[in-house]
Amino acid sequence: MRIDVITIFPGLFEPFRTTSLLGAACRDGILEVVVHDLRAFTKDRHRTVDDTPYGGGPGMVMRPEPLVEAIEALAGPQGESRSARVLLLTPQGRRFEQSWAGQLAHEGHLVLVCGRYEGVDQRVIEIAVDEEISIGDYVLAGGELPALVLIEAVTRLVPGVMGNPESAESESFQTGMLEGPQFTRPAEYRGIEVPAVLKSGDHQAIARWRADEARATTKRRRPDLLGQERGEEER
Ligand code: JD8
Repeated sequence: MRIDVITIFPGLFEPFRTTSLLGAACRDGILEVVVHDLRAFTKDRHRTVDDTPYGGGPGMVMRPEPLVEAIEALAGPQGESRSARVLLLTPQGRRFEQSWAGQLAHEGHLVLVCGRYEGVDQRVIEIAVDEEISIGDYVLAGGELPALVLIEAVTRLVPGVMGNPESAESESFQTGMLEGPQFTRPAEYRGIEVPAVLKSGDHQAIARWRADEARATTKRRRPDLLGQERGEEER
């Protein structure tokens, strides 16, 4: 999978691109994350990416020309022949969720557009964007952190990106449930014992205990997730 990112803060992506999971997948050639400085697509002497809003009001709006030219340079013009999906991170977007991450993991090429300031000129969306995505209902200052969230959620589902391809499957949300508590050594810490069943060696009893704990945790913390557990064939 190839992911192009368009941003005025390319430096924000470096540590993620080069560290751990993502970095290893990039080195292995399974994944290619390329970050582009929007200012490279400007033509004026001052490399201007923003301008004042029509109609007045606070802040600045991202100019359409550099954004559309960057998107078209990386994804081609919108239409039949475009094979990349162009995604804009924006509070106005559809809420990002696990099932969407799973669908995007099957794409060969994503172009992520990160806005700043008050957002992008509406004509960018009309001319060049395929889908608008929001990562949740809280206010951020730009699309860069949302893009990183999307990259991590999507790429860990790409076969070969996780060290262990099975573990991505059985985790929270993939099954529609939260997980119960986890323990590692020591067996007793500050007077608190690891539950005996986990030390019993009885794998069936352990699996049953974990399923019960998962159900209890989900019912207590996220009752909204219960009753929408997905079976094998839907995952
Ligand atoms: C892109 C500019 C900030 C947005 C005024 C200052 C996503 N879940 C999310 N929360 N926030 C964003 C997000 C915020 C952004 C931009 C994404 C570009 N801003 C603006 C409008 C109101 N602030 C996001 N995905």
